[in-house]
Amino acid sequence: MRISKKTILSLWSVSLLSLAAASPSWAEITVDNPKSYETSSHASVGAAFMTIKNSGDQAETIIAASSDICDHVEIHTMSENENGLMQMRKLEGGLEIPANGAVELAPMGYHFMLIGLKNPLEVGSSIHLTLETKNNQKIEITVPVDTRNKSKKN
Ligand SMILES: [Cu+2]
Repeated sequence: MRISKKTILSLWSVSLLSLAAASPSWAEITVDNPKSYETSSHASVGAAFMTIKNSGDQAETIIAASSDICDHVEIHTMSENENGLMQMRKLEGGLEIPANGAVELAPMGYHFMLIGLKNPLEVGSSIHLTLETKNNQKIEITVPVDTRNKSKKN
């Protein structure tokens, strides 16, 4: 078989690509069922929910998130305060996704807080969210905006 220079070059670039794909990353982060809810016309904050899965054998931590639809995004958790009221607070140190595990972000629990909305979130639209991990992975997500009131819709 005659191998041309061009073939050698393309083989070379293929092997470079596979090297890049195999670079150390023991955490495989994926996102299931992303969802956000519509906001009223004067709301300055919204929230995004999803299930974050890690199919790797090393834990990974979501340390930051960002979106072009708001000023900044915080990772929040909710817990009961001393007066028995549910209160949300910023999760310091990020959200750890265990190896071969998943963490669900849902109303009354973990969520991404979208702070300083530039426009209200409208049903049928979607927002773009970038998650950043401790090990410098970036995960791009499209989050559809749903209605808050299912019964109103039907
Ligand atoms: Cu919040």
